[in-house]
Amino acid sequence: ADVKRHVAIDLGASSGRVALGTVRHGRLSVEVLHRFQNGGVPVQGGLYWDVLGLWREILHGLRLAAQHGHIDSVGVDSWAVDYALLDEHDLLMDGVHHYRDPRTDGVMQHCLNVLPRSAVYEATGIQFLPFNTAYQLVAHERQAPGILSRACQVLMVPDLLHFWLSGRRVSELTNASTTQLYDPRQDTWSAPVLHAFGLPAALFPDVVPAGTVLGPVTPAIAQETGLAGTVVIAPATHDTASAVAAVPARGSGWAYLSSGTWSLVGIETLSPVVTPQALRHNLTNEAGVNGTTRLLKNVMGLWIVQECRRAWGNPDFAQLYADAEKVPGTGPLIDPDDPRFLHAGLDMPERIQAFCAQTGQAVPTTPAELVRCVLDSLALRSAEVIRQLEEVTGRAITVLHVVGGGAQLRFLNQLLADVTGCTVIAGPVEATLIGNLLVQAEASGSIPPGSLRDVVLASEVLDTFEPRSAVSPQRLAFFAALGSTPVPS
Ligand code: LFR
Repeated sequence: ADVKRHVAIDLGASSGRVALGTVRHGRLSVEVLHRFQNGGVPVQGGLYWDVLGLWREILHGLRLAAQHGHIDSVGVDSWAVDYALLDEHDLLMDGVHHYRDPRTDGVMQHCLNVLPRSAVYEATGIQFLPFNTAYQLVAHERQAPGILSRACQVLMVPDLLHFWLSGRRVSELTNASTTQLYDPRQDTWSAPVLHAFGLPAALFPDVVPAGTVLGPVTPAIAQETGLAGTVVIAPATHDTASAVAAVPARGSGWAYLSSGTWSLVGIETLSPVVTPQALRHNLTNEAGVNGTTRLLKNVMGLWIVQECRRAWGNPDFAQLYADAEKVPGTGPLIDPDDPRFLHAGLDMPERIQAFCAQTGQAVPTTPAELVRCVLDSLALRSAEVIRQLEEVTGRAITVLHVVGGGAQLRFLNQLLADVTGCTVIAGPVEATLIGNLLVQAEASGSIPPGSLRDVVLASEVLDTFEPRSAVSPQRLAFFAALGSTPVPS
């Protein structure tokens, strides 16, 4: 009778889910109640999220949850960096722009002419990505001059949804850290960075840690969904932070790859690593749960395959990957982090082909060859990032935990073991949901403090992949040079 029920709402760039979690005898069981699609909506040259459509799906999922009996708590996580602007009446002032909206083109460089890279890094410890909230807000003001002075609040996507659920406006730390406007060492929004970029400090809500109880769902939500007496608890609202919280690791010497639309490759540290070497490798220090730091790097990820698939009329993913596995692993490679692969577009296959042609390689033509090229390149870049993490921290990494949807790709797991020389441990696939649920469980006293990883280990079946065939030094060197070769665009 005293078993608690928690509901996680997990929004990824390509899909969302609402799931019910219960902990019994130190084990978590997860039931996904509702799954739905997500993606960018192109409007007038910009790119938006269908945030109201997502909200409708969330309400539907909550209604399903309410049918399972009393729900103790609910919390939302999503991708990072994107936000809504609210006016003085708490109304949305614009749609929620997608981080791939080309409005940010050139803006980061402009900002870094005002405050140098080293100063921004010193203050925030965050990697330079053109779509960080900092540059999006500057782009927003350029596009709609005066909008930031009319706005009263910036809310990150999960914070917006928590506001709609509970009526409380806060900024949860793990996601706040991704804005590149937060100073993790001073524990506050960075006044110097806000000032230099012309962003009003008053827009930014108080920051609260993951696991903060925000309060009961509003009467309107209770009525709309049938939830009664449910509290809203902010989990690690950045999806990657939830995923990392659920990495089933023990001991030391491990890294993680949160594999989905992005490949997030990193380790956990006790404090931010803000050094010249970390800056040189453009490593990020995002906030994790319970005071930890996620030292990691964004690698472009399966986005490139997703966008190719869209261009090919959405053929079956499993078939695409099965065909790619049969292509020899000696073919062309790309620098997956080349900016040309960032934006949405049905010409993704042509962009890959152009990259290969311009770097003097064979041009992949079939979907299988193109997917193989992307997977080989992602694995090689992940291995490079692991070497950088070792260099920056002096740690030796021998185990790589692959979590998230990409952990289902057994072939990619084997490739990762081969190129990194690490033992790859795959799973859980639903790490983000699990991390979201367990932070709520911890905050509600359903599990002992600090026991998240023990619960995951007790609850999940994992797969192991050992390195088999090493990649030739020539291929490694060729790949390493691709990233630094200026490629005509
Ligand atoms: C993964 C993720 C990454 C973030 C990117 C953009 O879903 O949250 O961590 O860099 O999306 O928000």
